[in-house]
Order: sequence, then structure tokens, then C-alpha cells
Amino acid sequence: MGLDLSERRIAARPALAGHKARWKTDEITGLRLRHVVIPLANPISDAKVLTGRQSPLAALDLLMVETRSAAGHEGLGLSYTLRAGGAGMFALGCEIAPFLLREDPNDISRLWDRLAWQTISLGRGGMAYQAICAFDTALWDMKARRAGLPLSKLFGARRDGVRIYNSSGQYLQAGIDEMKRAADASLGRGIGGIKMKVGQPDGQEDLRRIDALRAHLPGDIALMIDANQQWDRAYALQFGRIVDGMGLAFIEEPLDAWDFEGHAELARNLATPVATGEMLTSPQEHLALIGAGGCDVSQLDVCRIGGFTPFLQVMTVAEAAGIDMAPHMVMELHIHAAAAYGREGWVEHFEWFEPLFEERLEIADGRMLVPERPGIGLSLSGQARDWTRSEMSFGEMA
Ligand code: SMN
Ligand code: MG
Repeated sequence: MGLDLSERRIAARPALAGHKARWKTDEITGLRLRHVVIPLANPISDAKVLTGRQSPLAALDLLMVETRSAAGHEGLGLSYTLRAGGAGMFALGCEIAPFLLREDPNDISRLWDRLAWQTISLGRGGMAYQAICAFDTALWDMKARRAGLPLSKLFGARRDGVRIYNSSGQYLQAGIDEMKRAADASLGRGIGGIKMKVGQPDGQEDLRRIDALRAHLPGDIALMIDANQQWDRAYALQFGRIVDGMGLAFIEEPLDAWDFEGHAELARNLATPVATGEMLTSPQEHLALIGAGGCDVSQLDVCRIGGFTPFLQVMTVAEAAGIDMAPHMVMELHIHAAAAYGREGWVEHFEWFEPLFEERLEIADGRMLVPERPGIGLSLSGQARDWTRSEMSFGEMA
């Protein structure tokens, strides 16, 4: 009676930790982890601060991972967190790094599973996935460097550059003259769009600032707005209808990030595209958002969903759903995926991470160009070492 269990056992053999693959191609011999803290000269405030829910952002915490293999290949990866979790992400990274030693760096998906199961007690998302991202992106960087290709080429590039917009100069603590100066500086760098924060207590002030910046910007420069989850459904619809005729590139996070139906209702009722997704911490959450019709523009964040391995899964779903993509922050990583996406979307420019790397990303005529250097095309700078708060090495890099 019943299935021969021995047969089932062979069919369902999982790729267990320490699985000795017949075809091992290389071996991770060392890893170096850094907790890097980037100070912001002027703390910034978005609507989550004005509603009293958050403190102004004064620094960014990164987990950076360097890895090396027996065949002499190297990889660099990173992840970030804001306002909390920097030390925790580093500590978690130090707990899981040893599970990668002596593993084949080309088994990226199996190793992603290995780390995800090792951290499953923390949940399928959150800090676990943010820490895993630093390792996963390092392995993808190594794989592309091994192939002598920019990472985007490994993803199957469709274009050599992607439209880019800046967000860093348009926060709510900035007055309109400061915003205009910041926008001028961005345009002077060749940036093709400007995103401004909205969510003032007085919506009329939001409208005044939008009108002033729109009037200041040349007509061919895109303008986006970001409410950082602080409106309710009725207000978001009312505000959206007022600005609907302005040709905004998108309205970002008008509602709570997990109100997928609310975002879908707005998307159905506004001509302006609705963008959201930066806060979601797993492919499953993005699948639910996209399945609900909750966004015209997916703003998935490679660091929040655990690296390029899950990011590529969401890219496929988003592309099949026919929506656009404007990944959140981390232009250094997202440029490679956005250049491979079905339709040209946007990459978000912040200059905050630039001092961490020796190289600079090229921007021209409104677009960021995909680096022609292998991998993510970036190497750590002395400033990254100076901003390193904690460091731990494993294996041969110890
Ligand atoms: C944001 C980014 C970085 C810090 C705070 C807020 C924002 C965005 O949500 O999408 O630019
Ligand atoms: Mg945002």
C-alpha cells in the first residue's frame, strides 16, 4: 500500500548544507564583513518625520561583504538599513558568514536558500533578508567578474543606460529655494528627473512647492512626488486628483506600504502612475502587491528583499504583469538590473554611497550609464575603510 518511501526520498533529496556537489567549480575561501556608517551632514526629513513617527535621518548603516575564492576570484556586496539595525545586521552577518566557507560561489541560489533557512527563525524578510543581500550581491559580483562582464550583461542587458532621477535634495526640511538649488545641481550633473517629498501638515503647502518646482524645472525634466506612506485613502485620492493633470512621472507611497488594495484603488482612479514597493521585504510581498494591481511602477529594493537572487524573481513577475520598474535607492546595484528590465524605468540617484567607492558612475543626458567594468564595477575606497565601525574576517581573509 502507498508510495515506496525510498523512491520518494530520492526524488525529494534537498540540497542540504554541506551537500557535496559532483561538479564543484570553485570554493569560497574568505569573507570580510564591514559595518560602515555614512554620516549625513544635514539630517533629512520625509513625511514619516513630520507625522512624528520617525526621527530625521542623520546617517546610513551598511553591511559590506568582500569575498574571495580558491580560484582567485573576488566579489563585493552590500546592504543597508536606515535608523535601526546597523549593528544587528553586522552581527547577524557574522553569524551566517561561516556557512559560506568552502562552498561553491557559483551555487548562488543554493547558497541563498542555505542562508535563508539558517535565518528562518527571524522570518522570511526583514533583517535576515537585508543581511543575506550583502552576501548574495557579493556572489553575483564575483560571478560577473569571473565572466569578465558587467553584471547587467550577465542579467541579459537590454540597454546601456537608464533614466535617472535625484531625491536627495528635495526633502521636507528644505525650503523651496534650497530645493531649486539642489535641483539645479542635479541637472548640472546630467540627471533627468527630480523627486520631491510631500506630506506637509498643510496640503496647500505641498501644492505650492510642487507648482514652484515644476515651474522652475525645464519642461523635459521629470517630476515625481513621494508621500512616504503618510496619507489615508480619501486624502490620497483627493490630492491625486488635484495634481493628476500635471504630468507627474509618478506618485510614490501615497498610502501605507502594505495597503495593497488602497494603492490599487488609487491606481485605478488616477492617470498619474502609482509607485510603491520600497518597504516590502520579500518576493512574496511583491507578488501580492503586483497581483492586487497595487502599483503601476514597482520600486523593489534589492537590499530589502535579500539580493539579486530574489530581485530577479520579482523582475520576471513585474515584467509579465506589464508594469514599470524604478528600484529604490542603491543606484550602484540597481543600474545593472534596470538596464536588463523589459521597459526602461528609472534609477534613483543619491550621492550618499559615492564616497564608498574608488569609481564614479557616469551620468549623461538624463541617464546613468551601466559601468563597462566587470561585475558591479566598483571597488572599496579608503573612505569606506575610514567609515568602518566594525570589521570581521573569516577563512583566509581572517
Ligand atoms: C527615502 C529614501 C531614503 C531615505 C528616506 C526616504 C524615500 C525614497 O522613501 O524613496 O527616496
Ligand atoms: Mg520613497
